[in-house]
Amino acid sequence: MSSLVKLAEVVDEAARTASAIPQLTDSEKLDVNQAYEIQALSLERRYKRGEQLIGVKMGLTSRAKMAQVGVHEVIWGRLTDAMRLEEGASLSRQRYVHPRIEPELAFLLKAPLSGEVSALEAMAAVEGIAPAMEIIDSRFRDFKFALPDVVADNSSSSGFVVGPWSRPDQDFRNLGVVMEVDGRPVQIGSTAGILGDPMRSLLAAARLAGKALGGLKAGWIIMAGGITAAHPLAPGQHVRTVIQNLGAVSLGVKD
Ligand code: OOG
Ligand code: MG
Repeated sequence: MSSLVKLAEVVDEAARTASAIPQLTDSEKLDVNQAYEIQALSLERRYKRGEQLIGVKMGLTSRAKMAQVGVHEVIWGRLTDAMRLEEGASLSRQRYVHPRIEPELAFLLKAPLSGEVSALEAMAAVEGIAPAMEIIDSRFRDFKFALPDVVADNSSSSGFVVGPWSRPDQDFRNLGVVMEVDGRPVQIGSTAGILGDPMRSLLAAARLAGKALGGLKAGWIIMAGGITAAHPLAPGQHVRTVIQNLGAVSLGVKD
């Protein structure tokens, strides 16, 4: 078997050069713990290139997403400053293999969170909530993967954009969500699609990622996971997500 360090280099290079690779599990026997180790090692390479860890993304927290990719387990990945896109910015399609976009809800933390925490404790650590979108770009050919593959590949994360922050002291358990491409709705859902209540995703982040990272930190952004299935991105598109009561977030695609 290849070393985890070698496999981390493979996924990191695939991401860095936007080249599709075969699934790791085609040739390696990997369990989920080893996959998270590969993710950690591949992110170490990015930190060495100057990127900084600024949060965590949760994945497969909705049935729509699980059904789309055929993996039925909640996963998480690391967000770096280089992955963040400015609200309204245009991303370059060429920098990705086969990017998709999905509507999400983001949390901003004002206090650390770690381990088994109650919803009340978690709420006390939240500074704000915002409409957001994640760019996912599996480095695996045809966007096909098994659980250890996607985890090793930083849970497909490759970019994210966050809209205006709102105070979290409001009921955000069942807010309507519309994602539009060029003004046409392509996905419709509710924040309830995220584990029945997006707060559950934050609790999972504290439990799973918090454990691995020595806690979620104040100032971090936690992406709660795709609310609907993801939509493929093509040059020239303008994508906008509106979440009821929270406002809109948008992104363009160039090249
Ligand atoms: C896996 C990542 C899932 C989400 O929000 O559910 C994810 C993928 O769809 O490639 O980011
Ligand atoms: Mg996502």
